[in-house]
Amino acid sequence: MSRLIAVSNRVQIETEGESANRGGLAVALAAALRESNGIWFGWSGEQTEEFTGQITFRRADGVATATIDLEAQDIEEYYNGFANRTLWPLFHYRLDLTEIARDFAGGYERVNHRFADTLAPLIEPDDLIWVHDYHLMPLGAHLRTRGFANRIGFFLHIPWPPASLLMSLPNHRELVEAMLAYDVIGFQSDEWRQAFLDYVMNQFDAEIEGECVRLGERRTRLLVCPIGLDVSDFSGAVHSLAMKQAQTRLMVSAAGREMIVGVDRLDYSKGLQERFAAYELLLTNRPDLREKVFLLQIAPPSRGDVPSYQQIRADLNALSGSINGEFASIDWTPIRYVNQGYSRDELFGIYRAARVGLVTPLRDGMNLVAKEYVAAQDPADPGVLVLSCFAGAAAQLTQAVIVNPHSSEDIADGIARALSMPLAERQERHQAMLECITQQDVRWWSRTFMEALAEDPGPEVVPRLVGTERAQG
Ligand code: ADQ
Repeated sequence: MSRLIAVSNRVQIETEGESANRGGLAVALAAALRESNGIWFGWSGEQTEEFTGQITFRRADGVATATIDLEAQDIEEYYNGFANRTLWPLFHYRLDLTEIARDFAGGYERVNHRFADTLAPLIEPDDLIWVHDYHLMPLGAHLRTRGFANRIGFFLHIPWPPASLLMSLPNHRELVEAMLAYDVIGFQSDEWRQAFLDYVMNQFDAEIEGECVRLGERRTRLLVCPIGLDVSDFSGAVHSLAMKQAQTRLMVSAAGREMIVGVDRLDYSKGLQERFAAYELLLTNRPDLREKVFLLQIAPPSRGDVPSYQQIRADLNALSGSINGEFASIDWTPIRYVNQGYSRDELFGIYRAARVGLVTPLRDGMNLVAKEYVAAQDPADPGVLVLSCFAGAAAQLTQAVIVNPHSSEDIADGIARALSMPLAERQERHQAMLECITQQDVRWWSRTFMEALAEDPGPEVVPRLVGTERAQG
């Protein structure tokens, strides 16, 4: 079996005692690598005075890691800049928050070359290379120009935007042409795959061959491969003390009230302002629910160096304060708004104590919280998932109460419906969703992608050199 080299922007292994405040990618990838005895290569998250390309090798949580440090200008231009201020908002349909700057684009190219240069000596001829996410879209092409003919795949964890939005990027054609150096590109849902294909067919003289798109001599397979949970992680948590304690603590503090829970990174794509407004509408229109329910919103801050993230934090502080000011009584707080991370087991207990799981992103590649909420429920008395129609997860979790996250009325109706849903209907919906997430878990995800990546491409396909080699300064 070939060795896997996984590459992502950050390498984040859970170390003991650390609160598990990591993104969905980190959680899923660690599980996949443990299975394949591979190496995880990426940025350590540390800053260095001057980039040296020195690699630190470690083994943590059963996974071998190889990390590099980046210098301040790299972090500013590549990570805070092009990744988080240009691509992230644009790919989440937020053209209003998208910042176009040449420094950002230059930093992105520079760091992608630095990744390619540092990774190159680690690659052996039979290795499968799996690159992750929007930070590293051109990396495959940079490895090809350095002569690597390995099978190289890419998985996009976030949505792919419609062509009309993508074209506001000055270098959109170069970026997408570089992506066609990959042998396989994986998407979370068919909607994002189709949007990518539309762009390619529109902009290039490309042909469709089955699941592949061919440009000249390069053939790239476009695969729909939704990411899943490490379900065994969750079934183990059912028996943990931390889970039971978190669940009991919440049940006691709820004092018989029904809990609605939201768990999200503090990010404008997650629709948190709209969610708070919908909850306010529910309390306004349904006085009978006051004092009977409360919303627990857990939202650890992320990307605090980016101004739009500072803004959303201020907005949510104000909104939760004003809703509590308007509706609270001496012994009832309508919104408990918490800005901290929790361990997986605690999170499991929190999900399990909640009658309603509220997951209403405006756009989301997948959204693992939706799946985690389902996995954590007691099948005998499950809570109800209220899910945005614009999360990738909605294509799989069709038995959720699906809502339009832009409409306060729709979300409020969805919560009310979930709160009054009879037990038999809750059980039926939960069982169907649990089956789906158990079958298509994180192992299914990595196996499906890796099988596609390992497939013999056929004799007619030879690697094409894309882009030009660049001097490193
Ligand atoms: P994210 O945008 O980070 O991931 P998501 O899929 O919801 O979004 O994953 C968040 C993860 O962080 C979940 O596993 C959740 O449990 C964890 N988390 C959130 N708040 C936490 C807290 N307070 N304490 C501890 N853990 C917390 C990106 C894409 C998604 C895609 C994933 C994986 O934006 O659409 O699902 O990658 O592909």
